[in-house]
Parts: sequence; C-alpha cells; structure tokens
Amino acid sequence: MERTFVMLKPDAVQRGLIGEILARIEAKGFKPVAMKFMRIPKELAERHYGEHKGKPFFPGLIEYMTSGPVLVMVWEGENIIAAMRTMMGATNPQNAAVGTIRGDFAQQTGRNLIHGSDGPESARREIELFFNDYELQNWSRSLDPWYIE
Ligand code: D4T
Repeated sequence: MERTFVMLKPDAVQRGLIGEILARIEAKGFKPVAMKFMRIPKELAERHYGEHKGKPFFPGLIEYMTSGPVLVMVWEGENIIAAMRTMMGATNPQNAAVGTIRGDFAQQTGRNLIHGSDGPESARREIELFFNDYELQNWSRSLDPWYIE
C-alpha cells in the first residue's frame, strides 16, 4: 500500500483547521501511519524545500514554514500520493477547485495550508527526513476490508 508525507503548515495550525482537514483525510478511509506536532528547524525546512533554493519566494517560504508549529504526518492508502494532491487542490488556491482543501479554505500560494508529496521518490525522501522507523506504525484496522476490497 502506498504512503505519502503530509504536513499541516503553520497557517492551518494557527487558524484552527487541524480537525477540519484531518476529518477529510480520515473520512476518505486513508490510514494514519505517523503524526508529530513540531516546530521545524530552519535547516530542516531548507532541506525539505531544497529544490526551490535560489528562487525569489524561497526566503519567505522558509520564514513561513518555521514561523510556528506544524503537524507532520504519514498516511497510507490506495494511490494516496495522487489522491492527496487532488484533495489538497492546486498549489495556488486561486486555481484550486471548490471542494478541495485549498479551494475551500485558502486564498494565496504563500498561505496554502497543506503540503503533500508530489511523487513516490519525494514521499520516500520526505518521510525519511521527518520520521524514524520506530515512529511509523504498521498496523491493521478491522475496517480495512470495507475501504479496500
Ligand atoms: P508544497 O510543496 O508546499 O505542498 O507545495 P506544492 O508541492 O503544491 O508546490 P511547489 O512545490 O511548487 O511549491 C512549494 C511551496 O512554495 C510556495 N510557493 C511556490 C510560493 O510561495 N510561491 C511560488 O511562486 C511557488 C511556485 C508554496 C509552496
């Protein structure tokens, strides 16, 4: 089963949207594998967003991501990497469809509430960056067969 890395960014935490967003992910039937409430050290934020280093928005992005606590998570499910990206909506909330997290709750790219891995390679990299093996729970749920045949 596929796994993805998801982060509720500082604006989601400050705006009290943790419950609202987690409810959507849980209701979809995806299974939590790990969760941690933390303040990201600057160096970790810079590594996480390494591909954007040098771009004009990079300093602001790092400042935003380290400005307060975030909720980092790993979730598991059928084709979950793409499915989470669909549930999140476009990076720029102005292009995000109604019904998506960004489409319903956000206005600007610089305050887009949530991050989800964009492919299997980045999912692996990001999960390793934020979690140790013992923090990842391999568990079965009695309802699993009612989500996945
Ligand atoms: P993240 O990684 O935060 O889930 O966003 P996306 O995967 O949807 O989008 P991304 O990697 O292209 O952008 C990473 C991060 O940078 C911010 N950003 C991006 C910004 O502030 N201004 C910009 O012009 C872009 C392209 C928002 C998300």
